[in-house]
Amino acid sequence: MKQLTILLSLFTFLTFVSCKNETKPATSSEPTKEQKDAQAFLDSYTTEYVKLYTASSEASWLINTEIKEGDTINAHKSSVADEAFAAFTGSVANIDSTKKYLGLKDKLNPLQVRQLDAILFMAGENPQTVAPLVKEKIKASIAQTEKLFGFTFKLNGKNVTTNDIDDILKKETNLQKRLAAWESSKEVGKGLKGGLVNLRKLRNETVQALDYPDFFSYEVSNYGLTTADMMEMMKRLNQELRPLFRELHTYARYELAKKYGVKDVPDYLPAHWLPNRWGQDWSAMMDVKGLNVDSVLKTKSPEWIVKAGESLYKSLGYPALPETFWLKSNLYPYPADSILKKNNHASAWHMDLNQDVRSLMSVEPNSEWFETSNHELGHIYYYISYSTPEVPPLLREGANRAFHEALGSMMGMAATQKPYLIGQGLIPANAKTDSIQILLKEALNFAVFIPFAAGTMSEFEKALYADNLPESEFNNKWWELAKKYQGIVPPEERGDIYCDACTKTHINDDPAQYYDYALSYVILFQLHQYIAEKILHQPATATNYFGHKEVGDFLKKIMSSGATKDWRDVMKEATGEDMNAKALVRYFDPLMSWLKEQNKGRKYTLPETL
Ligand code: X8Z
Ligand code: ZN
Repeated sequence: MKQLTILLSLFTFLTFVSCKNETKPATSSEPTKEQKDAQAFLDSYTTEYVKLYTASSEASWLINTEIKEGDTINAHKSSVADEAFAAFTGSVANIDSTKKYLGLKDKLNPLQVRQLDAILFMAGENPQTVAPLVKEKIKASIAQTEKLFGFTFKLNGKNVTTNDIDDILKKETNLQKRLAAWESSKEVGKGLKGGLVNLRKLRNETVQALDYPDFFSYEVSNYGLTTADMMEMMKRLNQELRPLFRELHTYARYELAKKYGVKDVPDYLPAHWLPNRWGQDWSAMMDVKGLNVDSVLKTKSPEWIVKAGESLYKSLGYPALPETFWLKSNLYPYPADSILKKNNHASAWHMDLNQDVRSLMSVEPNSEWFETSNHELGHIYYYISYSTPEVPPLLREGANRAFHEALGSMMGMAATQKPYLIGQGLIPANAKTDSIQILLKEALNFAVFIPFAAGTMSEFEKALYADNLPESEFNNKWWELAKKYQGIVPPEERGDIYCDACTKTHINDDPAQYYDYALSYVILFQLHQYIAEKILHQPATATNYFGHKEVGDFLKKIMSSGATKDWRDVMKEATGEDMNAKALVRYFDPLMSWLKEQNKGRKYTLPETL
């Protein structure tokens, strides 16, 4: 009953905040004078915008794929391109014109208003009234990226890649070795702290010039929400998942203690016990008998992993990836001692807001990269789907940022479900599996992620930007939040010379947006449940999307509208519902009683409420 109340209040809350961008549609088919003038402005803005955006993407691509110690050319070129982009998007003339046309919004058509809103939002990051600050910010963020990804990780005196570290954290049972790998992964943070302090100041001060309270609020405003609204939504989401997470946390403490031969079960999970550098995904702590995807995937090549993703999308009716995707993407890791380094985190790029789509990954044949590869292709097919004459370049984005993250993650999840794997010949048709074990592994991935995304990450960045967290508190705050939300503690006391938050890519180069991922899981489960029940008529926990063009049609409808519609309407049109976490909670419902049974007599250490 309590849960129902929370669910309903999230529901009402989301409905309540849906008040952005409500403009009256123009009634006559002949454009009015105001519409013609606005269109002339939008057309000329768009031409220049696409040109500068493309140049900036090209230079940024090099910064992320060709990092070489001592080289300053790439950074310089990237600054020049980004400065030109900033000078245009933040120009006083463009801001004034946009505001002028928005003053006439009742006379314009909805698509025009949405584009003007997008222009004004982009201006917020680069106001030329504070041009020197914007320039400094551009240089500082390029330097931060180079530092983060130019870092050489060392383990026992040898160079290692982040993939090597991740492998150890997934498989090693010797706690000393695990600790060494975990500590090695956190070394990079020390050198990034000063950069983050400086970037916090620059990010805040630039958006403040256009009257946003702080950078966090600026990024949140993209949803038409205030920081208070967003944090309230995160709190409710965390609370809804809390009963399940509390069971998972108790279960993991006892199971991992057993696995590592530790007699005294710790009250909180030591960070180096978990199979992920940030404890955001615990699924690798167990194998499901009969459904060990990793043991199949390790016999495949990295190329096979990406191609398998493409083949799933194609089977739904999406086109083959363009030739240039294969030619220009950077999909596989560099060796540990390569002089050239690259961004080791996965991303998808829409280089020219048209057909030049690329992905940057470090794919190895394992289940994590299999899922990630499907995730990135979700972005790529989103780009392709809305790069049409119907969607103006300024609106070639997701319905919101969370939608963009959701669709690929959903495909990633669907592609690890048993019927799909059987269909692909990856496991035998008669494989015997335990459905609770399967659900448990999925919960250790998807449910465990929520306290990290909606709790630790979002709360940390809110404190950083909106509450001006003192520099001396960065590491304390990070671990205070990790303990509260994720039930994780550092292996030992970590002084403030470390910046463990800085080891997370997004803190540096995708700032103040991590709630996107929390929301993307809410959306993912809503859409997946709809697909399973209403389109495929299969149980949500055991689907096979492959070959179902109806699923493709459903997804293409969402993707092809880009950002031309309000995200609340997109969700409503697709599923008949407002955005809510019911599907996510319901998916894991059958697991609750099993976990409670396993945890009988065990000590629970997490408070029930946050
Ligand atoms: O960063 C990502 C994507 C970026 S396109 C790979 N994800 C989050 C993360 O790795 O922290 C996907 C889910 C969570
Ligand atoms: Zn993504």
